[in-house]
This record gives sequence, structure tokens and C-alpha cells, in this order.
Amino acid sequence: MYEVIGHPDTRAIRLIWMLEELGASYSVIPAMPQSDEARAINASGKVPVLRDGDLSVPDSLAALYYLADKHSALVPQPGTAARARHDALLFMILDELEGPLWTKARHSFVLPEKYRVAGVGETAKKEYERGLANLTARLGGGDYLTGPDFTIADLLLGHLMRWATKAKFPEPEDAHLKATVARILNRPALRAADARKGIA
Ligand SMILES: N[C@@H](CCC(=O)N[C@@H](CS)C(=O)NCC(=O)O)C(=O)O
Repeated sequence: MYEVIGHPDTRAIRLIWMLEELGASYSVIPAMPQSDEARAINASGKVPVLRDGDLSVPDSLAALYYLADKHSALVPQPGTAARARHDALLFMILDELEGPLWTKARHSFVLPEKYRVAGVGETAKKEYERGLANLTARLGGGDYLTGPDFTIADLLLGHLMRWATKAKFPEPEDAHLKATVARILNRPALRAADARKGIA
């Protein structure tokens, strides 16, 4: 049985969603960032951390890849052109969409007030808009980002689209991207993951 350490309102929801997609059994320790519980398992105090027996995997993406590889699911096989294309897209999403969202969050409520820089949120929003345009330009015509199958790149995008709504960053305008995002957010596994935090 897997264990997710991290409150579902944090990036921990990515792991909970993934575990629901896999139909794996798991428990959640809803530790808040920088809590004693979080620091006990990750010196940086960041969440989430995935535990699998004696193994602890900090970082949501490292944990998603670990689970995907272990279950041979939700990523193309390593060493294939499909995997390279998938990973290139995923890291672009991480860089160009999560980066600006995290910058805004850090300068809105994560950093101590004296380190926050006013106006950074607007710059981050512009960078995010450019990221959305770059993603739109790279889309194929499939139901999901890399073709007919749902992958962890879709899961990451789905999480970021909900985060963007909360951060009041713009919605995608492109019809195909909008439809792809709607399809991702309609996954039953996401509803099941949300039910774990009592919001669905
Ligand atoms: N790249 C890491 C980022 C983890 C992270 O920053 N998590 C936030 C909560 S969503 C956190 O713990 N922040 C506390 C901090 O930055 O000190 C991941 O994807 O897991």
C-alpha cells in the first residue's frame, strides 16, 4: 500500500489522482507544507512525498514517473520516440505553466512578506499566457496531449488548469486545448481524488 504525505490542497492531489487512475490502494497523511510531519520525511519541508515501503520519493513529478514506470501505465515506454515527445511536452508544461503559477504563489502567500515583490504576479501572468500559446502550437489532434491515451502530462496539465483558475490566470482560448482540458478534468479518477478531500 502506498502512502501520500501531503495535504490534498497541495501538489499531493497529483499523486492521489494518479493512484486513483491506477486503481492502487493508498492512504493519505494530510501534512501541510513546512509542518513537523513534512519536515520529518523531507528535510526541505515540501510536500508531497510518496512512500512505497522503505522508499520515500519527494517531488510530485518524480513520484508520478515512479508510479507510471512501476505500473507500466500512463507514460509511453522509455527509450521510444513517443516517450521523448511526451517528456518534452511535460517538461515544457512544468517550465512554462507551473513556473509562472509558482512564481505568483510565492510572491502572494508562500514567501515571508518582506521577500515578496509587488507586481511580479502580472509578469508571471504574461509568461503564463506565452506558455499557453506555446502549448497550443505544439498540440496534435488527439483526445489527449500526446494522442489517444491519457498520460501523466495530461494529469499535470489538469492540475495546473485548476490552479490557474484559482490564481485568476487566463483560461485557454484555443478550442482544441479547451476541449482537451475539459476531457482531462472530467476523468472519474479526478472526481474520486477530490472526494478524498470532501469537495466533490
Ligand atoms: N517540485 C516539487 C515542489 C513541491 C512544493 O513546492 N510543494 C509546496 C506545496 S504544493 C510546498 O511544500 N511548499 C513549501 C515550500 O516551498 O517551502 C513537487 O512537484 O513536488
